Amino acid sequence: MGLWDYLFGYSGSKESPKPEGPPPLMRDPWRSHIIWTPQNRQQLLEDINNFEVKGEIQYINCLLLGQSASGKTSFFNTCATALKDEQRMLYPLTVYKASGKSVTVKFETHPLIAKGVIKLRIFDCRGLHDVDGVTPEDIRLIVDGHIKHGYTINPVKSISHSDPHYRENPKLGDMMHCVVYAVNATNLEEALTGETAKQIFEDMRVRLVDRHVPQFVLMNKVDRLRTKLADDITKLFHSTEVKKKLDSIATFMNVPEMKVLPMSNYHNEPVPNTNKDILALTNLKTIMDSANDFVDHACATNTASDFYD
Ligand SMILES: Nc1nc2c(ncn2[C@@H]2O[C@H](COP(=O)(O)OP(=O)(O)OP(=O)(O)O)[C@@H](O)[C@H]2O)c(=O)[nH]1
Ligand SMILES: [Mg+2]
Repeated sequence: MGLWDYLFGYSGSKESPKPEGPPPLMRDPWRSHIIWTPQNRQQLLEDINNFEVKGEIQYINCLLLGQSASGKTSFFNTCATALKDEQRMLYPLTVYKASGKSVTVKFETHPLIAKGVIKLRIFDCRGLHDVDGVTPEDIRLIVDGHIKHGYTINPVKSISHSDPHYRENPKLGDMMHCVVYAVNATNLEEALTGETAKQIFEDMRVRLVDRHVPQFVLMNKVDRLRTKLADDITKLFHSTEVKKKLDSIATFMNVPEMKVLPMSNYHNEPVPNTNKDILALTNLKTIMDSANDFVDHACATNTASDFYD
């Protein structure tokens, strides 16, 4: 058995089959930060509604990166649904069944609306592939704030400086304040292989750590790891399979376990449900708080340039 099989478990097929006869769920959760009550859902909504950006900018920006079909757009739509709180599904951005090619081809955002437009902009992006994906150079330019919303990503050529979507002199409000890597929990092998993906993760990680930009891994599709979770997502943090996958991913991507956020997006449900909303809103708030701390810190170091003198 190779290192890869040791980390991720041997899988003969591309999409790992659901494990047969999984071990029983743990009695105590391995992470216990979520309160699965309607009251907590209301509290999360209120916190996000009242969220204020700490710096002198209007919005905090978060970039979603990941392989095609890793659930980037679905996360955006799930957050939009949970925030709107209207007991109906919202699909502001297009999602199709996995086709092997990126469905999302533009770099774009869309207002996330709770009582009003919330102070976070989530930017969706074309997937990472070995061919046909967003180029590493464009990712760097996006993170630094050089590319404007609405740009159609060219997989073979980075944006030209004369393009109307190119921003010459980005400011703090234009750059990304958080980067979230979406991975498919049922198919970690695919999510993390491929030269480009590996190279981009490593390149980004080093660049972002250097600048203290917060990074998270969104471990999507955990509902598919185990049948019980599809019926009752509150058992998520009692599952040893989820914990094992989470630890593998943290090891591979060299991030602390707490930075890996298990997620189950809406994909087939006719109406929203409280527990999935709670999971989405908790993950969203974690991302917002970290990005906000980064902005706060960036503003503080701008103004107090003599601090380290
Ligand atoms: N069961 C389940 N399916 C999901 C989840 N998230 C996404 N999906 C499904 O996975 C497929 C791909 O999801 P997308 O959101 O389009 O993925 P993407 O990363 O935006 O893909 P590209 O735009 O092609 O790069 C769709 O069929 C979704 O319904 C999840 O948490 N659970
Ligand atoms: Mg997409």
